[in-house]
Amino acid sequence: MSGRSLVTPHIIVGHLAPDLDCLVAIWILVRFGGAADAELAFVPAGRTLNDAAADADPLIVHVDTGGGRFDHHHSADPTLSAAELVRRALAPDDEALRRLVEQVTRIDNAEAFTERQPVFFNINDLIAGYNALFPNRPHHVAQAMLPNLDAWYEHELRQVRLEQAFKRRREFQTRWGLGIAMQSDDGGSSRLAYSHGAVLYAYRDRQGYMGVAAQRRSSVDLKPVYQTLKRIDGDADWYLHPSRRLLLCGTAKAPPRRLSTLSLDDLVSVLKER
Ligand SMILES: [Mn+2]
Repeated sequence: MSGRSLVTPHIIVGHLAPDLDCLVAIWILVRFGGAADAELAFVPAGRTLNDAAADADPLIVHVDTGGGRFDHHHSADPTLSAAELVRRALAPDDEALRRLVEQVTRIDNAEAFTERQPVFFNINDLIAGYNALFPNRPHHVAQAMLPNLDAWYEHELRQVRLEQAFKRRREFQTRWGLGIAMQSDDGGSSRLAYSHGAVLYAYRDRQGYMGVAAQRRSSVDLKPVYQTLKRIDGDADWYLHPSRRLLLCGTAKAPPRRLSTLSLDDLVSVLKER
């Protein structure tokens, strides 16, 4: 995808100790704006390269600093960030990117963590760690983070695909409550299934890996299902988790020696009769 209303920049200018917003704005220019070969430069926050006006040279693009078109510090609008301004200019129709940048904007405007600090290490902590490791080498921080942002984007693409596949789900009744079955390249989504009221869900993915999982706070016991599967699909590598709420035949962590021969409908039939 090439830049829409933007010449491919030769220099991208961010601020020293680049934060998430600044790094994502750079990443969008690199990945969606054809600026893979652009030089990166870092200036004190608020300033510009050589103190020139931010947008004076179309080949020099400032992000999150300098007061130009990709700096949001002239506004208190919490829906704006440097990353959001760059996204709108370069790839306004990319849904996965929109989701990623929406979170960046919330984090940049400190909206996500108003009440208490998150318990878990997050992407801001990761960036803070890189800035601590390389305090005088913001280029290093950017080069380290670009692949992480690629991975985040890949994750968002997968979520978009899962939501599309979820629209074609099959719902069925089990003795424990609602079951949902879905078939997709990426398998199933516990988040989607449980948010639609399922007690358990079954999935089959592109590679033929299958699984059944039940809500943690449920009385589901998959042992009898496992026993049936051993009988009718005995050659396949079905694995029953000790919690008895997870039944798997193939995962990326543990590729099966033998795939299940069952279709997703076959698996649903077993779940229904139990
Ligand atoms: Mn910002």
